Formats: sequence, structure tokens, C-alpha cells
Amino acid sequence: MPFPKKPFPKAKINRILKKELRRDLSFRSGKIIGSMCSDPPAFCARIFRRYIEKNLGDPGLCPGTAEIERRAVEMLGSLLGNPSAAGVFTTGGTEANILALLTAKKLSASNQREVILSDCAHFSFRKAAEMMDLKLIFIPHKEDFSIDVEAAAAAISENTLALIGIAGTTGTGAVDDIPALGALAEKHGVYLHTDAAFGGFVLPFLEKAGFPSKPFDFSVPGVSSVTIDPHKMGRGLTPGGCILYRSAEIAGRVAFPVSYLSGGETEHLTLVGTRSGAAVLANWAQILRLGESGYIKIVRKSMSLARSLAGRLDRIDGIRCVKEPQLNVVAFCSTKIANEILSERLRAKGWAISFFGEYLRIVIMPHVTEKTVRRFLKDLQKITETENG
Ligand code: 0PR
Repeated sequence: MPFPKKPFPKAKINRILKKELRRDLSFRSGKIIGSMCSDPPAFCARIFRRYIEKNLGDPGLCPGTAEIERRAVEMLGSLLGNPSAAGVFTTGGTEANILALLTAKKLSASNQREVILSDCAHFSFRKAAEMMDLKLIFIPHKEDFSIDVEAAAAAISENTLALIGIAGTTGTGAVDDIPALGALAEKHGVYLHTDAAFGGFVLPFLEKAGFPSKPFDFSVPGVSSVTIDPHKMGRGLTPGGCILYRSAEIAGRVAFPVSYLSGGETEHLTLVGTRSGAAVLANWAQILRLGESGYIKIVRKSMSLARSLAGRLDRIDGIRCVKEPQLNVVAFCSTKIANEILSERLRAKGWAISFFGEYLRIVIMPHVTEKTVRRFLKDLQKITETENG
């Protein structure tokens, strides 16, 4: 499509969109079961639309929006065991994780370059490593898919820049032993970042929802920063990530000064410049709308369905869950045919499912219902019966 010489009529633009976007999946279709995002709630979406012009890249233009962001950060800090945490909303977990490593780098006195992390870590750390020329030391996971802490301890050296703990891995929802990593971080004086992009809005509510939880946040000594994403289990909308630092002093190390904007001297804590204030307002509003009791309800429903799905998967001949769901992530594999074939067959039936090589992943997000799960299991059963002969 060449650059348009003259304006297109609105109707024509809408026709193109309608035609092309027909192929896109919607959360309402009930076919998206491998995503960590969900349909934006109506109230949250309305706020986003109403305040769409807000740009937090120039906070002097919107001091009110900037104030709401400060309150949102404080609220998330108190959820994560540290009301005096400092931080900023980001475009998502990727930007937050990159910022965490940038912060560690800025804090390091010498030229340390090695980052120790689980081989289940999200690929955002690989992006960070490429950008900052860091060396990632991948530690094998244990049978429960959490990091082998002893192996992590053995990898620490004078070149270690940071340790990463994951509170809810992308593939299986496993939670690393953050207290053990925290003890290592304190002993060796190393920066520890918790990636709770997914688990940040699940773990704090698990016990009250009737499921076991694990410490992962600022309540753990040694944790310097935490990624937590409102656009995942925060039930908010995209773009909605957040990075929180234990103190304003740590956050200050990544503050980039800008002098000429409308409000005078200001600083950016993000990688991006111009950024959506509407997304921050909408995600803040969504947290207020739900409150603790709302999140407990979501977590209870998602966890119950995840556990029940895991039980039903295990009863299918030729299918095995690779882990009992610790969070609302269900990972399973085929014991008879190649996982790749299974994933192809499921995708051919319209299921948007994630494939990790050794296993397939379903995320029980709020839009995933019992009805969807039943439909999925029926298709899976049919495929395994046909393929297994
Ligand atoms: N950390 C963890 C533990 C993650 O699982 C993810 C993304 C990130 C960081 C990065 O977050 P952003 O994608 O917000 O930058 N996890 C999902 C995944 O890779 C992201 C996702 C979301 C993928 C929706 C697909 C999808 O439809 O599976």
C-alpha cells in the first residue's frame, strides 16, 4: 500500500479494517486460552477512551494524571509489602524487566556483567542482555520448574551483576524460592529482581482464596525490585506494566533528567518517552474497582478452574500435566505423539494455545470459562483418539 496521496473516505477505512481484522481472534470468541491478557473490562476501557490524550512523557502537561500514577505506585507498593516503594508504570513486563537490569547496572560499582536466572525466565531478559551487553547464566530448573537455588549459588562470582527470581514463570506458572534467592543476594551484596509480571496479582490473594502462596515481594529481604503487570492478572488493559523499587534512592539511579518540558525540570523513569497516561488511569481505576475482595474472587475462580482442568487432562489417555498448577497456568504434554503435532492439531481446530516445545500451555485468565474448558477437552480427546490410533 503506497503512502496515500489524498484523504481516504472514512467508510473505506472502516471497510478495510473490518475485512482485515476479521481474521483476528477476540477474547469473546472463547478460543484464546494461551494468552496472559484478557478482555478489557468496560469501565476500565471507558476511562481509557475518556482520557486518551494524556501523555505522561510530559508530566507538566498533566500533573493530575502524574499524581494518580504516584498513588497507583503507592497502592501497588503496599500490595507488595512496601508502601514506600518507588516506581513507574511501563508498557509491560518487558520494559519493566529491562529497567530492572539497567538499574542493577547503574548501581554496580565495577564492570559486572553476569545475570543469574532460571532457564524458564521470560525472553525479555534476553532482550535486555542484548541491549546492555550482559551475559545471562541460565540455571536449570528443578522438577517443579523452579530455579535450582544451589546451582544459582554456585554460579555467583565477582562478575555477578544481578539475580533474577520469577514469581510465576511464563510457561508453567512456577514460583522460584525467592526467600532463598534473597538470602543469597544479601550474603553476596547482589541485586535481586523478582519478575512477578504474571504472579504479582495472584500470589497476594492466593491464601485468602484458599490456595497455598509463597513469599516473593518486598517482604523478602534482599529483593530490590519487582515487576508486576496490571495488564495480566491485574485485570486491566494494555499497555499496563509496572516496576517497583524498594526505595526512591534505588529508583533514582535510572531517573533520566529532562529539563525543557512544560513543567520545567523533570525526570523519566521509563525507557520510552511519550507514554499513555490513559492506560495508567484506566489500570488504577480497575484496581480500585476490584479491591482485595474482587481479586480474591478472580483468583479463586481461575485457580479452581486451573486445578480442575489439570485433573481432567491427566485422565485423558496420552496426556500428562507437567506440573500441578501453582498459579492459574496449566502446562501439559503428550505422552504418545509429538507435542508439536498436538499443538498443530489444536491450532487447526481454532484453539489459540501456546507451545513451548516440551509442553503446551493454557492460561486460565478471567475470560476463560468452564464452558470453554469443556469444549477444549472434547477437541483434545478427539485429537488424541485419532492420533494415538
Ligand atoms: N515476565 C513474565 C514472567 C512473563 O510471562 C511476561 C510475558 C513478561 C515478563 C513480559 O511481559 P510483556 O509481554 O507485558 O512485556 N508473558 C506473556 C507470554 O510471553 C505475554 C503474552 C501476553 C503473550 C499475551 C501472549 C499474549 O497473548 O506468554
